Amino acid sequence: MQVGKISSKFLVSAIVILVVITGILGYLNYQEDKLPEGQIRVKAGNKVIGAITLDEIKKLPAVNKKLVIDSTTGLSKHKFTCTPLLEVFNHIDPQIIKQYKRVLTRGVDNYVSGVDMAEVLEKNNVLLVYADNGEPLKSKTGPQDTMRIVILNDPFGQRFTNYLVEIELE
Ligand SMILES: Nc1nc2c(c(=O)[nH]1)N[C@H]1C(S)=C(S)[C@@H](COP(=O)(O)O)O[C@H]1N2
Ligand SMILES: [Mo]
Repeated sequence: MQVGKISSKFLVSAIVILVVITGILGYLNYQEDKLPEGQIRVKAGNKVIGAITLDEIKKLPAVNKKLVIDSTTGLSKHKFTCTPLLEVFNHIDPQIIKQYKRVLTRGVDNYVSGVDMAEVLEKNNVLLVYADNGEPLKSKTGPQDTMRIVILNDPFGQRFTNYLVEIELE
């Protein structure tokens, strides 16, 4: 009887330990699949063709924009610091704006929206924002700062990809 009790206790502990280990490994794997905020990976199809960090983006020409956004939480007032997405593309590779027609923007939560390259070429339309009221944008996943896309010609915020981590060109 004694032996049976010990072995069933052992069995239960072994199962608990295995479940915990599986959970931890699954979580680590899930974190690894996530791209880090504070930098943007640029892909063309499945191929990575470039990357840029927030520190590099801060050195590009900056624009300040006051904007009221009408979104799910109601109206919100902003004083954004940004750089045109066009400047970002030209910094990575000036051929980008000639070679691709469509720009898909992906957030760390896998939210995807898109703009046409023609919109990116318009003056004062598609902006990459990294500060609001002089404060860095807060990340969704960690302590680092983050970025978002804002489109001045859109009255609502649906296409404004928050927590931008990846751009895919088509
Ligand atoms: N990464 C990410 N960006 C997103 C969304 C989202 O769910 N995830 N929602 C979009 C929608 S539908 C709206 S209305 C606005 C909301 O902007 P807000 O988060 O500044 O209110 O963000 C857009 N960008
Ligand atoms: Mo929305």
